[in-house]
Amino acid sequence: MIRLSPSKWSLFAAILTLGAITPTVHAADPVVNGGFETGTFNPDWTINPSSLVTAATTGGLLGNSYEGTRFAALTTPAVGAVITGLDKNSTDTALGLTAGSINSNFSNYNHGVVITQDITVSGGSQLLFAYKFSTLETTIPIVRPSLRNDAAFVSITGPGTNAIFALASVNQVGALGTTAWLTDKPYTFTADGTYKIGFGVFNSNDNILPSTLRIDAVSVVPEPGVVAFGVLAAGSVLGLIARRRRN
Ligand SMILES: [Ca+2]
Ligand SMILES: [Ca+2]
Repeated sequence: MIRLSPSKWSLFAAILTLGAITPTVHAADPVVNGGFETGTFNPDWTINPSSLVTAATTGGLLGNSYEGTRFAALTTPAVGAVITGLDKNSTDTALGLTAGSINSNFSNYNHGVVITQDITVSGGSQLLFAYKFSTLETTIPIVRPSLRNDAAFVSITGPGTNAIFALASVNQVGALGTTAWLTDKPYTFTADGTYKIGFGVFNSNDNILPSTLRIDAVSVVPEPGVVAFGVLAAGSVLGLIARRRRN
């Protein structure tokens, strides 16, 4: 018969609690190749049109990655391009959005380029990603904001969800402008289910001068409360161990 003192029972209970939480904290990331480090999109990502998307290498013409050595680079069609990109309706279809969604968010959407991945997540988990938008548009369209105001966005479609969020635009970055790598647009899934996540960039008004959206470090993490509870449990175990060592 093993006899445990009250303090050891507390330690034992805390470890059991931590053990019960651990599988959730370390759940596998449902996003595959979220850092684009394989150097290819197939079969993890769907890219459309494929000729306007590259798995760029850090240090090249498109700059450095956010993490690792590769990232996705989506560039809108430019004057003379054979490929014109997706029109509004084709973009709705590619992203799984209800018809008319792109038009109601971006009325001057001309042609765009998107990447998508289908993922199965738990409600409350968070989509995290890094993005960087830049443009070769030479005029800030501030007087007529819809004119040549190329922009980038993220979309989420799934159970009860038909969402588009703007990431950056020419009006924000200015002529020949760029953002830094940003991670300020996390998205929290409201319910368990399979969702299509999408990232896109489009030409506004005309297809003359292009803009580029870079994407990297796409991942889904458990809801913050679950992680915090796990850390709390770990903290209580460490605290007990520290107290035992002091005693
Ligand atoms: Ca990467
Ligand atoms: Ca443009």
